[in-house]
Amino acid sequence: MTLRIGIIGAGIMGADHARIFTEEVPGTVLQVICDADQKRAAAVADSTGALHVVSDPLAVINDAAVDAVVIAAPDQFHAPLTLACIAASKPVLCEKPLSQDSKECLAVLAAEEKSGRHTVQIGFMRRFDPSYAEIKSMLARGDLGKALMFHCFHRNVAPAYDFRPEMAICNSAPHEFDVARWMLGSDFKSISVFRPPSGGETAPVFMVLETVAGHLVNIEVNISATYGYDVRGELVGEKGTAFLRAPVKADVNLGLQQFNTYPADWRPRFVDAYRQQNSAWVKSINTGKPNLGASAWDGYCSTAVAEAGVEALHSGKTVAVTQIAKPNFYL
Ligand code: ISE
Repeated sequence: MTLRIGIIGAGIMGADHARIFTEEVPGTVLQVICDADQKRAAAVADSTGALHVVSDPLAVINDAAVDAVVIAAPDQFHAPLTLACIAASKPVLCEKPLSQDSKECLAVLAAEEKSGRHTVQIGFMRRFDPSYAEIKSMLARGDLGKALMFHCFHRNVAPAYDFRPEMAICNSAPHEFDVARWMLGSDFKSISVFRPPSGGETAPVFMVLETVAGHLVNIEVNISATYGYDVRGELVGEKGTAFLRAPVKADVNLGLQQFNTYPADWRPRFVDAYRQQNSAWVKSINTGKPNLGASAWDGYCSTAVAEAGVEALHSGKTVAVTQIAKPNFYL
C-alpha cells in the first residue's frame, strides 16, 4: 500500500519533511509539493522526486490523488488549511503551532468533532524523541519517584523569525508546553514570564509554570544563543533526576581540549524524532490505529498556555491558564 502525500510549504520544514518521506519512510510517495514560490517548490521536488509542483494549497488538499497532507506553511496558515483538510476528509500532519490564536484552535476542534473522525495530528515531534521518551518511561515505572519539577532550556543560534519575545512564547516554547504536559500528565494552571533587564532586545525569555497537579516547570527560550542549537531538560523526581541526552556523534580530544559539537538548527538534534513521528503518522493512517502524536486537542492546549504567557509577559503578573473542558471526542 502506497500513501500519496502532498506537502504544503517548501521552506525549511517542508523540505525536511519531503526528504524524510523520500529517504526514511517506506510506503509513501510524494505526490505534490506546494509553495507560493514555484522555484522553491521545484527545487524540493527535484531533490526528492516529488511528482508535481503547485502553488495553490487547496489544489493539494482537494486533489483526489493525494491521500494525506503535511502542512509546513507559515504559522498563520496552519488552522485554515487544517480546516480545509478536515472538510476534505484528508488526514493531516500540521506543523506546530496549530494556531497562535486559541479561538482558531477551537474552530478546528469543533470541525474535527463534527466530522466524527480523528484526522489531525500536530507536529510536536519531541514526543517521539528517544531521550524524552526514556524519561517518560522512567516516570511511568516509578524509577524517579513522583515528578516534582522539569527544567527546560531551548536555545537557537539566531532567530528563525522576526525577533519579538512574543514569538519565543508562541512559536518556540509550544514545544516545551506540549512535551512537559505530555511527560508530566497534567495540564498547566498558571504561567509567569521574565526577561533579564540587562539583556536588551534579544534577551532570553524565562517562563515559570505550575501544572494543575502541582509540578513546577521552568523554560528558558533563548533564540539568539549564538553558540549552537541546544535543547536541554532535567526532570526532578522525588528519588532522582534525569537529563535529556542530545545525540552525540563523537567526543573529540584535540589541542589540549575535549569537546563535541552543536548543530546549527533543530533538524539534526531531532532527526530521530521527526523520522519516528512521520513513520508513526503513516502507520496510523494505514492501520486506523492512533499513535502517541499530539492531537488537535493537544495543539489547542499549548496555544492556550502561550496566550496566557504573552499576557504574563505584557502584564508582569502570573496569569492563569484558561482552557475549555476536554470534549468527550478527545478523551
Ligand atoms: C522552530 O519553529 C521549531 O519548530 C524548532 O523546533 C524550534 O526549536 C525553534 O525554536 C522554532 O523556531
